Amino acid sequence: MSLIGSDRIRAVVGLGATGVSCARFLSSKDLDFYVVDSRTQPPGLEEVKAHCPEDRIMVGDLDVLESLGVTELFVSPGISLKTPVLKRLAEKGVAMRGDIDLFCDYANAPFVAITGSNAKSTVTTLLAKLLQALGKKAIAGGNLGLPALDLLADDKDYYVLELSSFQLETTHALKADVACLLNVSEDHMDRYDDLYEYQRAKQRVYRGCKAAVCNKQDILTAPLLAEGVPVRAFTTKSPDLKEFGLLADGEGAWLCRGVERLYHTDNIALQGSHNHANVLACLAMLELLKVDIKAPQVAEVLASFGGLEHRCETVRKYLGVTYINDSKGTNVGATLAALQGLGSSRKNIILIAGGEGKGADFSSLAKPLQQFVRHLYLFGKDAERIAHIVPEDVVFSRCETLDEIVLAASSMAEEGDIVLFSPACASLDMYKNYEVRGQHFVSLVNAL
Ligand code: UMA
Ligand code: ADP
Repeated sequence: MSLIGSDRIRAVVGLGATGVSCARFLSSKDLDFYVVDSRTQPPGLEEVKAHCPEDRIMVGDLDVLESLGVTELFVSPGISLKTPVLKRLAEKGVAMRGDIDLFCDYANAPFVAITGSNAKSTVTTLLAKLLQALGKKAIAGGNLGLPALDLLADDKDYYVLELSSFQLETTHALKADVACLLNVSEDHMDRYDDLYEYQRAKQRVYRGCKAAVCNKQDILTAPLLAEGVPVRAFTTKSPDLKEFGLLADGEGAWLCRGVERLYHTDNIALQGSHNHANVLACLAMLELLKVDIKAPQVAEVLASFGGLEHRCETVRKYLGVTYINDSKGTNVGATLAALQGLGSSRKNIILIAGGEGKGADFSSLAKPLQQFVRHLYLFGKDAERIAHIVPEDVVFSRCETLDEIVLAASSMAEEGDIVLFSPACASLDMYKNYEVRGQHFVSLVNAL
């Protein structure tokens, strides 16, 4: 274990869930630090007072960091390293670290690091459930919700970490036992100059890893690793030897390792080919952890885990119409996956989209809109930007509220239709978070 030297002058930057977890952890190790947040009333202000003397807590402006003589910062993921004061300090040699870097200093059990533009939470949760079913003491967290430092405990067999590109930017020596990059498609373009800057952040998940899992159908996930580091790829097509993929035969489709049939898709609760890819990624990681992927406990979890709330979740079937809540579809890639997974030549999808687009380019939605969508309802801050890419032959309406949309969609929908709420945008223009937005949709649907 490498302990942090006492000669360092540290500051925790940001007082959300991550900042508070850093403060709690550093104080538990008797290490001194400042706390700084740009807001005058940050969320964790009261809680942090239990871990840090009040004269070391500074709120209202990050520029104060320049007067503290800091040498090492623990920067929260919500703060960009391009923030002028952070750039100036980095140029002077101040270390820009994050909670995950600190976690790596102290973790005393193997850990898996999972990132990607989409499917992180689903895969992280499923992998932890699989390990737990196999009798391992596994705990999941990170971007999933519970900050990584709050997971640390002496009795764990495995940590399963969901990591965002923001967390990876401030992580220098991850050295995961297994690192997985699930997919890369545009997200957070309000924080990155282009897709490649974002991809570079995602690729940091592979730094120093002992084994890796990547997506054969997404070249942006391909790892550059030292010779000898085992790599497993997954694909929704037929796999080569040592790959995980899908094979179809007269009996249907199978999840396979090479030519070996492992699980029939009828026995997998997660639906849709994007979710089959997610299960294959988990099987590949389990194999690299040297766990028996054909154990009956694995089969049981795969047959029962139907997915997380707000991810292509069926809310209700009403008057022959299926209502699906995909509020976690906060970027174009997720909405594409939902349309491709649920769409058919019947063009029976009524799609509801819009919100805070985070600078995304929506043009890749044009083709699936044409293929699968009968009517598109748009709302929220970036409704207009989506409207620009809608092909001429796709009918769409703009509305002010979700209430209005659900009523209109339900009167337009016919038996056999799907009303899909997959916004392709973040929720923050109108809601506290995607969960509140999803709950609003669910309550409107249940009130029909
Ligand atoms: N903020 C300021 N000033 C500050 C510090 C923060 O205005 O000085 C703002 C940020 O701009 C942001 C908000 O406060 O709008 C929260 O930022 P934060 O870094 O304090 O966030 P935490 O509460 O620590 O939560 C973070 C992750 N949030 C972000 O990356 C924005 C959570 O992921 C994660 O669950 C948590 O750490 C524990 O690891 C959420 C998320 O939206 C779910 N992640 C993004 C995503 O999944 O797309 C990356
Ligand atoms: P993340 O934590 O990366 O946001 P989630 O598991 O919460 O991932 O899912 C986010 C969105 O991505 C949901 O809309 C979900 O339906 C969609 N999704 C799930 N699996 C995939 C996949 N393999 N490819 C693309 N989108 C996916």
